[in-house]
Amino acid sequence: MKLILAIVNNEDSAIVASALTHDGFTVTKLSTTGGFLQVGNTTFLIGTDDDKVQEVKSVISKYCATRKRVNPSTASFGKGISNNSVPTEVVVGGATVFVLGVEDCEKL
Ligand code: 2BA
Repeated sequence: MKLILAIVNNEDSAIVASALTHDGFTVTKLSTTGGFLQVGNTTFLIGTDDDKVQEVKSVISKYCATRKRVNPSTASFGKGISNNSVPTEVVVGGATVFVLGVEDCEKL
């Protein structure tokens, strides 16, 4: 068994949850925040059989778009001049996916 951690854009989270659930997967949604942009994103926990991992990845990649985001300058937060004094554009997503081995899973 595997545990998939998938970090997706908030704008894609509803459709990803619906699609995975529709396809028979059990998912848990966590509200999370990216450390770099400091904006909200969604982390899914999906426990599934080893041979279903690729199917989960396909569903996630189907519904997660790549986006450009502006990382605002620190000057805009009143922190003065720093290395980040000019806004920079970064490409975000579609999704960052980690696959972990699961030793045991029980519903007690
Ligand atoms: P954030 O940390 O807010 O990062 C947003 C985007 O900013 C990243 O997009 C990447 O394009 C850029 N970025 C992140 N850290 C950077 C840095 N130190 N220098 C320059 N640019 C940087 P994604 O790679 O698509 O990541 C989207 C979100 O996924 C991240 O939000 C974070 O919440 C999560 N994530 C991505 N990789 C991760 C990892 N290795 N471990 C844990 N979380 C990760």
